Amino acid sequence: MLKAPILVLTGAGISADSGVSTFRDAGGLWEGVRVEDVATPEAFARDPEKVWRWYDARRVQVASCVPNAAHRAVVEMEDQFGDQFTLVTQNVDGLHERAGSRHIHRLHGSLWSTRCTRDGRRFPQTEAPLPTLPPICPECGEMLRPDVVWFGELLDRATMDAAARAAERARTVLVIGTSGVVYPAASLQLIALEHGAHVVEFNPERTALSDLVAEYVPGRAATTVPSWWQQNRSAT
Ligand code: BJW
Repeated sequence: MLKAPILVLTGAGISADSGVSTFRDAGGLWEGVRVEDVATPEAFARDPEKVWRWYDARRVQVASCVPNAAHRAVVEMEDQFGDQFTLVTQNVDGLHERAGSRHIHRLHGSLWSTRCTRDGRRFPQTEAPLPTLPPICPECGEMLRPDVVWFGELLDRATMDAAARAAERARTVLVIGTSGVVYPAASLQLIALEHGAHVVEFNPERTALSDLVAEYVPGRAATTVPSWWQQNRSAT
C-alpha cells in the first residue's frame, strides 16, 4: 500500500536512459577525469577555463537529451499527490523540469544557470555551447561560475532543510539512480529509514542502501519506475 507523504530522491541514474552520463559508472563522467581538476572551488580558481570547458561540454550533451519515462512517472506522482509529494534531486541536468515537474529541490544546483563570482547573483543561461569561455557577468564584468555545488562547498541551507524535513515526514520514499556515496544528499535516505519510511530503491546495481530498504527494484529506471508506479499508484 502506497502511503503519503511521498518523497522521491533522484540521482544521475534516472537520466542515464536519456543518454546523460552518470558520474561513477564505467564510461561515466569521472572516468579519466580527476574530480579535483573539475569539481572543486580550487580547480576553478586554478584554471576556470578548463572547468568551464568541462561543464560546457556537459551542457551540450544534455541539451541533446530528452526526459524519459521515469522522469514522466515522477511528474504523474506529483500530479496525484500534490502537496503530499516532494521531489529532491542531486541532478543538475534540468530533465525533471523539462518533463514537467513543478516543485523541485535541487541539492547540487543547475547546469542552466550561472553565478557571479563577485556577488553570487544568478543568471539563467540556456545557450549551449556558450559563445565565450569563461562567461562574464553582464552586470559587473567579473567572471561567472557554473551554478553547481562542488566538493567542499555547502549546499543551500534552506533547500537541504526542506529536503531533510520531507525525509523525516515521508511514509514512502523512492530512491532512484544514485550511488548514495555523496553527502549530505545520501543522509536523506538514511533519515527516512530511521523515521520508519517504506523505502524503495531503483538501481541496476546494488548499493550500500540495498540491504536496508523494504524493496530493491533492480533494472533501468526508465522501465522499472513507470512499471512500479503503474502497479502501486492505485493502491493509495
Ligand atoms: C542507474 C541507471 C539506470 C546507472 N537506471 N539507475 C560525510 C562523510 C564523508 C564525506 C563527506 C561527508 N559530508 C561531506 C563530505 C564531503 C563530500 C562527500 O560526500 N564526499 C564523498 C564522495 C566521500 N561532500 C561535499 O563536499 C558536499 N559539501 C558538504 O558537505 O559541505 C560541507 C563539508 C565539506 C567538506 C567536508 C565536510 C563537510 C558537496 C557535495 C557536492 C557534490 N557535487 C557533485 C557535482 C555537482 C555538479 C556537477 O554535476 O558537476 O554532485 S559530485 C556528483 O556526485 C554530483 C552528483 O549529484 C553526486 C551524486 O552522484 P549520483 O547522482 O549518485 O551519480 P553516480 O554516478 O555516483 O551514481 C549513479 C547511479 O545510477 C549508480 O548507482 C548506477 O548504478 C545507477 N544507474 N544507470 C537507474 N539506467
